[in-house]
Amino acid sequence: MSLDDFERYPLTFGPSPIHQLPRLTEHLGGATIWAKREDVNSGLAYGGNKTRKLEYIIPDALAQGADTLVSIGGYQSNHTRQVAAVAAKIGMKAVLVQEKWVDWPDSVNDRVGNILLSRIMGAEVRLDPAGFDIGIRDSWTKALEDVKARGGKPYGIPAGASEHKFGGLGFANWAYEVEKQEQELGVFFDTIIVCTVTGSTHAGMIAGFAGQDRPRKVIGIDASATLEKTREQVARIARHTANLIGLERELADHEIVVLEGWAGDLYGIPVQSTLDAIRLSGSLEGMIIDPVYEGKSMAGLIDLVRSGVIPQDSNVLYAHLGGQQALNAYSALFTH
Ligand code: 5PA
Repeated sequence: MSLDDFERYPLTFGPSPIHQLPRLTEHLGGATIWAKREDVNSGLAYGGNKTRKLEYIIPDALAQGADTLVSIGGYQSNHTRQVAAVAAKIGMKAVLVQEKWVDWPDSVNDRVGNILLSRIMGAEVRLDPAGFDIGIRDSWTKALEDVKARGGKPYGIPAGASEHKFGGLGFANWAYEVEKQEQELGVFFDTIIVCTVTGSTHAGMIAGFAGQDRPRKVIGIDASATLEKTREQVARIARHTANLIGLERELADHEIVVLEGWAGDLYGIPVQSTLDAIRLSGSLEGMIIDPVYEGKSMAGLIDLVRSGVIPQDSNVLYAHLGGQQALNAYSALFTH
């Protein structure tokens, strides 16, 4: 088996762009920094990392004759917004369980940004008071049953599309895409920085890169603040995905790197380093990142480059996974 044996339903524009971040590079005074932009990978409700994962999941939903995609996330989930967009695009319904993953005081947290877009696209949005957890939830199982009870054919997509048998394939493909783009650009990215929470983005990358000739470091920056769960989930999904795409060796533990230090104490709550990273990439590069995910992985990149942990002669590829829509629920942080 190889990745090519899996059907891919095109939802993206094609390979996502890679470009240099020269002013950020100069400012930090270390390794050369580049970005690969999943935030502009699709015309479907601004795209993002889940749109890529869904390219390998939708063929299975179609094959099963489903008519409703059922998924789950926080109020400001980017994932559920992308599920809503894909459902609209392919003519299915979407039922979205939106849990109170973040105890965030913004009075329009359940109205603006991602959740607003999901409602516009016709999804059935179910608010649920449950807190953050990346595992399988009762509310999601119940939503699946409800769809069945009213005569529909549900297709379940777990949080972040991670605990799905094909959840890692989209980013295994990303790794192949990077290798092709490197040839065009004449550069080799020895270090990849990626934000990790439910795990299949990072896990897919690990599996995809593991089959390539030149080794590189794929560094996951935890934004879940439940590090052990995320690390375990990344390892499990990476090994499963490697198996699916025919990697002929076992992944070693040292290939699975999830670093802590930038998540703060709680998922979804930015800390000072997150806000500094958001302002820095905005003011130096016009590149907008969010306070839940990318702001935290960028904070990690900044520290690792500044401190020389990532060496000066490295080419670092920052995976920008999207998610700016949530900024609307965090406006109070930027009023002065
Ligand atoms: C998300 C996830 P993984 O969940 O695959 O580890 O990806 C982390 C991640 N960056 C990184 C952005 C912008 C993301 O949206 N978001 C989740 C969501 O519900 O939106 C799955 C948690």
